[in-house]
This record gives sequence, structure tokens and C-alpha cells, in this order.
Amino acid sequence: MDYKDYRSKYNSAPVREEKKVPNSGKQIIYAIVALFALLCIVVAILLGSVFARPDFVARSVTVEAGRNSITASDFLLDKNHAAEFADGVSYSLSEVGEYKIKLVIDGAVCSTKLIVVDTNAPTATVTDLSVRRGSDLQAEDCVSNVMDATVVDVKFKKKPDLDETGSRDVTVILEDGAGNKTEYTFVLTVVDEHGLLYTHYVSELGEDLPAADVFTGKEGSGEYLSELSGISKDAAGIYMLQLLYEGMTYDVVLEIADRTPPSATVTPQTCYNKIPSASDFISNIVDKSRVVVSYETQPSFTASGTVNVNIVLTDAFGNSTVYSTYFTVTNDTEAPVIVTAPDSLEADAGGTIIWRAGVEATDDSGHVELSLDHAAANLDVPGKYTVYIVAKDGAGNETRRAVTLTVHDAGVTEDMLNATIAKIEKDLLITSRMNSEEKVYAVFRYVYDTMKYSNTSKHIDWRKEAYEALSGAYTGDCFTYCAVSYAILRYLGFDAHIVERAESAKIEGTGTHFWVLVNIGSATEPAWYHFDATPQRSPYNLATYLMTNSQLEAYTRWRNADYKLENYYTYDVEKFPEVSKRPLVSLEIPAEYFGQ
Ligand SMILES: [Ca+2]
Ligand SMILES: [Ca+2]
Ligand SMILES: [Ca+2]
Repeated sequence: MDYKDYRSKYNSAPVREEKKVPNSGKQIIYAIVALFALLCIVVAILLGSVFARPDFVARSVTVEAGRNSITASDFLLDKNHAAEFADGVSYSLSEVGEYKIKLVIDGAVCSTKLIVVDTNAPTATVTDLSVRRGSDLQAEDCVSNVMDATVVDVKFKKKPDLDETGSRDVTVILEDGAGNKTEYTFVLTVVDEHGLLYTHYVSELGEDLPAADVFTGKEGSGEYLSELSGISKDAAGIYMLQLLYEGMTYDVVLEIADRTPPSATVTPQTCYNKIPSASDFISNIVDKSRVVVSYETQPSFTASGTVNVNIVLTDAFGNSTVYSTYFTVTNDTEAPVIVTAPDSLEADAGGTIIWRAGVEATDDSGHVELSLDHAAANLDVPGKYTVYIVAKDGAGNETRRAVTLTVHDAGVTEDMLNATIAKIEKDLLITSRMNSEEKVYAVFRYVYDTMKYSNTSKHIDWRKEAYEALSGAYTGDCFTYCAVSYAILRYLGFDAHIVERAESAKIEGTGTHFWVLVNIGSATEPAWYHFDATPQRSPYNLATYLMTNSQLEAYTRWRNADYKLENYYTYDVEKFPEVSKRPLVSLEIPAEYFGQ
């Protein structure tokens, strides 16, 4: 409804419609507002003809710092127009920032923006440097040809140590005004006041001896005046050397040392109720010096499971390597298994049981110990017994296998032998008034005079040998003479041993020899002497019934003069009781064979 319509409607309305008068006030306010808005638009259009930025002018232009120049047309998106900077425009192409720019285009002035950025990091030339110890080296001194559009700050990443000679990597950081950074690393060599890099150089054990220029730090410079031929690269040591460098002579020290820690192969271990030793883990040790293997901390365990350990390898120069590994503890509760064992065992009375052959056992731990439990058997009494083959592992678990042991009658018993000696006892001509020496001599005379020498003995069973001889044979070799003498001396109550020539003395094909060692003293104050009733050819047929070791040895040397390397009475002294040193019987052995 327009105003005219409204009015016509109003004019034709009945009287009661007069209440609508306030609506005409609102219409007036609307009209005023609309007029004001229109005015504003007109003013804006007028102003725009002076300041508005045309579409073909960029809102802003961004350039990299360091650019040489910029023109007003660089701000135009459409180059068909012409533009120039307004008076008083100010900016810097070498300083990062935002600048307000006014352009004059077709007589009108418009605004835009210049943004100067720096996205390029600085560059520079950096080379390795050599300086004297204690010099004041600044970061700027380490770079040249610094290139950047903006101001660059140079600093060390970490200030280098200039008080110690040696070579080290040094890093400098270049940072421009926009925060862009570049790092350069170079080798800085610090030399001493003479220009030497080292006066004491440590060379690794086993490596080639260094050339003289290791001391100067300058390739190919310097010369050893000392001779190096006496120095081994494989032996640690410290050597004073003379060095010629730039016309001057210097004393320098060359040390050869092992500074390389050991290496090795490490293998985790499994153990049964027992901590492995540190060296069990280690194999293939590589080092130039001797290496000791140990636990860093001695491990312990209370239950099965895995135990982590550190194994330390330390060489002779104290360099060490630590290896972390572990061992697994298994509680060994499985007893060993006896795989094979004989069904029965046999032995002669008074003999020994041969049982080990044919017994095999295994255990999950890999370790098994075999033994024979024959506690229930009397090996001197013929009969059948139950004995046990025992297989035991490291944790003490054991398996027992019962085996029947048959002890056989050996043929001649002690009783049979004694009964035989009793029959010839009167022929010994021993009386109760005789002392021990006289009794022993009587035995010597009896055996020497009644026996006849022959090579018939088997050297196996002294009881059988003595029994057969005394039962009527009265013949045999030195073993028979020895067995008969031994049997009678024991019968008479003497403590005695059978002695055999030492294995080591049986050289050049010579055979063995048996004789008796008899105690003519008491158990608490023994007096042991050698007794031998074996007959000899003249001049060796002496009364050899109570010999000291000195006499025994002289006799042996004497015979060796005739029978080369026979070593007649040479025996394993340490296996027998100590022999008395007091001679009781004088023997006609030439004096020259004594005391050698
Ligand atoms: Ca830059
Ligand atoms: Ca080493
Ligand atoms: Ca076991």
C-alpha cells in the first residue's frame, strides 16, 4: 500500500477508525532514516573518487629483503595503467617490515602495502683453523664471506676449549634479522706455544707407529731424530723421542697403550639350581691385552625364572666393556635316567668291582655323576649281594639301579696260606729269643736257601703264588720270592708291603722287579727296611734283607755299571712309608757307588 492508497483509505474510513493516528508518526521516522542513508551513499561515492583502491591495484606486495629496487607499477595487477609513488612514501628493502605505500593513479591517490620479508638463511665460508693454545678466538674470526640481506649475528654453538692442545669439531651459528639460522662445523686445531699439536702422543696398541706429523698436526711436517726400530707397536710402553720441526728440536713422548675396550660374544645361559660363572656367558674375546671377565654385581636368585646380569670385561689397561645379558634358572627336580647298565656284576674276593664300562645315564641338566653303592656287599667274602649303580645330578636328584654282585672265591684264602706256612714254620729256625732283625734274617735265609729261581710267575696273585711255592713247588721268579717272603713276614706279625720297580724306571726294555718293604719297629715307631731274597749272580749276591734307601740306591748304581739302565731297585718312594736311614747290615758295595 503506497502513501496515496493509505491516504484514500484513511479518508474513507468511519469515525471509529481515528485510533490509527499514531501510525502516521512512524511513517515519518522511516522516511527520515531513508533520506539519511541516501545522503551517506552520495558522500561515500564522492569521497571514493579520491581514496578508493581500484581493482587493478594489489592490496599488498611482498618482497624478499635485499632486493635492489621496487617501482609503483610493481603494485599494479593490470600493467595498462600508469602509477607513481605519492610524495613522502618511505620504505627500506633491506629491513624486514610492513610499509604503507600511496600511489598516484590518474590523478587520484590510493593506498596499498609493501611487505619486506627475509626467508633466506645466511651463508658464509668456513674452513678448518689452527690456533695457538690460550688464544682469544671469537666466532666471527671463524667465518668469512658472510652473505645475507639483513644483519647477521655469528656465535659458537658451544665455546671451544682453547687451553688444551688437540683437534676438535667446532660449530658456529649464523643468524639473520629474521631468525633464519645456518650452522657450519669445522675442525679447530689448538697447538702449543711452539706450534706442536702434541708433545705426548698416545698410539693405540697394535696400530702402526705414527708418523712424525701427528706431533705437529700439519701433514708431512716434522721428522723423528730418534730411532724407532726398537719400538714394537704390539708392546705397551712410553718412549722419549726427539723431533725436528721447523728448524727446532723438541723432546716429545710417544706412548703405546691399549685404550680399546674388549669385545666378545655374549650368550645367555640356562642353569639348574646354580649360578653360572661370569665367564660362562663370554666367548670369542677380542682384545690386544689380557681380559678379566666378572659380574658387575654378583647375582643371586631365590626361585626359578630369568635373572638379568651385567658382565664386565676389563683389559689389562683398565678399559672395560659391560654386556647386559641374563640367565634362566630352572629348578632341577628331574632325576637322571640310567639308560644302560649291566644286569649283574662280578668280582673276586679281595679284588675290586669293575662296573663303570657299559653304564650310561642322562639328565635334563646335562650333568650327571655316576657311582657304585656297594655298602651292603662284603668284597672279601664270596657270595651274592645287591649293589646299586647311582646316577646323581647337580641338584642332588638321584636314580638308583639295583644290580646283583657275585663275589667269587679267589682260590687261595688267607687261612689256606697261613695253614701252609704253619707247616713249614719249624724250618724257619726262629726262636722266641730272637729280635726282629734276627727273625727277618731267618726268613731271608729260608727263602734264599730253599727256593729255586725260574721264570714261571704270572705276577698276579701273591697269595696263590706263595701258596703254590710253599706247598711244594719251591720255584719261581722275583715275584714268587717276594710273595713267599711277604706271606711269611706277615704270618710272623710284621707289617709289610710289596714293592715293584717304578714304571718310569723300566726303560730300554728292562723288565720289572718285586721285593718287600718290612717294618721291624712298631706301629708308632716304625723302622722300615727293604728286603729282597731273590738270588743274584756274584758279586751281587749280598745279604739284601735290611737295606736303607742309601744302600738300595748304591746297589742300583753298582748294577747299572754292568747292566746299563736296569734301575734295579728304583721305585716310587712317595707311595711307601719312609725308610729308616740307619744302616743295620753292612753290604759289600764298592764305596764309589755311595753318596752320589
Ligand atoms: Ca636472510
Ligand atoms: Ca683393550
Ligand atoms: Ca635333573
